[in-house]
Amino acid sequence: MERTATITRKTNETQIDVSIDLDCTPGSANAQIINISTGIGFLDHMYHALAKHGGMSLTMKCQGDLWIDDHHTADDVQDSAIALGTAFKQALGEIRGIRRYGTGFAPLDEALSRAVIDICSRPYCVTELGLKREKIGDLSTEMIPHIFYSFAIAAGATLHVDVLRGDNDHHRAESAFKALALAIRQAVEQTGGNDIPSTKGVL
Ligand SMILES: [Mn+2]
Repeated sequence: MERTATITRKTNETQIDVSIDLDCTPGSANAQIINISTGIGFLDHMYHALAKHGGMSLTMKCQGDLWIDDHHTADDVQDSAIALGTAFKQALGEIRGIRRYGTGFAPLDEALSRAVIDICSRPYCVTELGLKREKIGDLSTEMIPHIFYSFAIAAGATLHVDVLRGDNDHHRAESAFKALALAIRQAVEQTGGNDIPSTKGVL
């Protein structure tokens, strides 16, 4: 069965369209297609890394006045993460026959991050990113924890992301997204069974 979803999230000023396919690891029958245009270059870069290393196809389009001038609000960035998490959850469907837990470590030069995810319908998010700059490119760094938080809540996942070391904030942030990608890829991997991965029998 395909694990895909297409959703539209409409807010007052913007519209976000997201299409996702969870089964596009290299070598699979599905070609990996990534096309992201949020209006914020660094955010596109992060979502691109997330999709690429998460083995997903991802199309994300954000339309609206706020995206084409300089006044990106925090809400827009958060909405993009909510839309992504919502599409992810929908594509996954019932939590059955997957590993459920995933751990990812990703270095980028001097930076190293760890992400641990539990796809469990108990949304929670803890991040320790230690970002010092005000902005990376045109993304306010204070939004990055909110992106992880919004994704986790919308996806129904418990998520812990820690940047373990690193001097350069671009590297710290990018390694964090890549670590999340690797954690997701492991957690959504199909076991070949059809069980619900919980002692409670429900997730
Ligand atoms: Mn980069």
